[in-house]
Amino acid sequence: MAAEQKVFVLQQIRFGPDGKLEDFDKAIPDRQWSRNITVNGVFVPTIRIHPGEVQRWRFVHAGVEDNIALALDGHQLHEIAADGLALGRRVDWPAAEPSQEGVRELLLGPGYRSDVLVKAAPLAPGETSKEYFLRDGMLPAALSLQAATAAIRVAQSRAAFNAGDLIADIGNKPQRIIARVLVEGAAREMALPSGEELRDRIPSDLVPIRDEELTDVEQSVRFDGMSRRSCTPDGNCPICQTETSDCKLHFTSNERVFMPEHAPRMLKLGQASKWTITGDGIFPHPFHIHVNPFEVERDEPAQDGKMHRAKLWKDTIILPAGGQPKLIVIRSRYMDYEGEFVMHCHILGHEDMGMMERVKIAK
Ligand SMILES: [Cu+2]
Repeated sequence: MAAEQKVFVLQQIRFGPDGKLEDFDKAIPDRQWSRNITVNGVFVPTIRIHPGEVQRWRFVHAGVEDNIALALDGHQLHEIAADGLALGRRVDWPAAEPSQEGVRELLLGPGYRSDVLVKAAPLAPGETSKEYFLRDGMLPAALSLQAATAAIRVAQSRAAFNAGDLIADIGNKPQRIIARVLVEGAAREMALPSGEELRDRIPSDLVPIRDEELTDVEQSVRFDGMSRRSCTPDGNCPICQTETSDCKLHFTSNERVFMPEHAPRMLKLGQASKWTITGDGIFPHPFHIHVNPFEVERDEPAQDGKMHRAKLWKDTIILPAGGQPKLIVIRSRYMDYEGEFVMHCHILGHEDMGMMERVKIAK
C-alpha cells in the first residue's frame, strides 16, 4: 500500500488578544503574538492515522520569521527529503518525549521544506484511539498557551469549530503544540522503507561536487541586519541612496541594500563554485537561492542515535544566530538554466528591507 500524502503549510499569523489585527504595525513590538502557528490555515488541526500506518507528511515553512523545531510525541519523524530534494537516506529525528540527550528536533527555518514518514504506534488492547501532539520545540510554552487562549476566543465565535475539545486539551498538557495526531481505526501493517531502498531516489544531476569542478569564481555573501554604519545624520545614505529620515535600518547583502539597478552577481553556466556565506550572528538569517540547489553540511541523527555531520542538497540554509558570526560553506553547480533570478534572506521582513541580490547565469 502506498503511503498517504499530507501537506502541512505552516504559517505564523499575528493577531491580538481579541483575535484581530487591524493594524499590522501594532504587531511588531508585541512579540508575544508572532508565534501562532497554523497548519493549512487551521489552529491545532486533528491529523488522523491508523495504527501501524505509514503516512508521508510534507512540511512547508511558509511563516514569516521564527524557526520551528518539529517533533511528534511517541513517534520518530523519518525524514526522506529536504527542500523538495530526496535525501537518498532515512534520517530518524527523535520523538518529542523523552528526548535523548544531545539529539535535537528537526529544524525548519522560514522557506524550508521537509518530507517525513510517520509510522503510527499500535493501540493497546481495548484502546479505540490515542492522541499525540506535534510540537514546536522553539515555541515558548507560555506564549503557546496565550496564543491558544486567543485562538479559542476566535474559535468560540464560529459554530462549526468544536472549541470545547480544544479547551479540554489545553487545560493541562498541550503546550508548544502545532497539531493533534489521532491514531484510530483498524490496524494497517505498513513497513518503512530502509535507507538502502531510498538510496537511488536522489535526482541524477545531484551528484557530489568534486574539488576539480570548482572552476567558477568563489562567491562570498555576508548578511547584516540593522546595519547603520553608512547613514549620516542628515539621512543622506550612500547605501540606499535615499535622503529621507526613514533611512535608519538596513538589512544588507554584502553591505548593500537591494536595488534593482545594481549589477547582478555573475555565475558561469555549466561550472560550479564554492560559496562562503556569513550571517551577522544577531539574527538566524535563512539564506535562500532560486534555481540551483547547493550542497551543504548539517548535523543530523545517525544510526547510533547521536548527531553527526552529513551532506545534503538544499536551497535554503539558516545562518545561525548566537553571538559570533558563523561561516557556512556551500557548493553549487549551475546546470541548464541561463538567466536571472535572486538570492535573499527568507525572513520576509529582512528581504523587504534590502537583504537580497540579483544573480545571473551566463555562458
Ligand atoms: Cu535575515
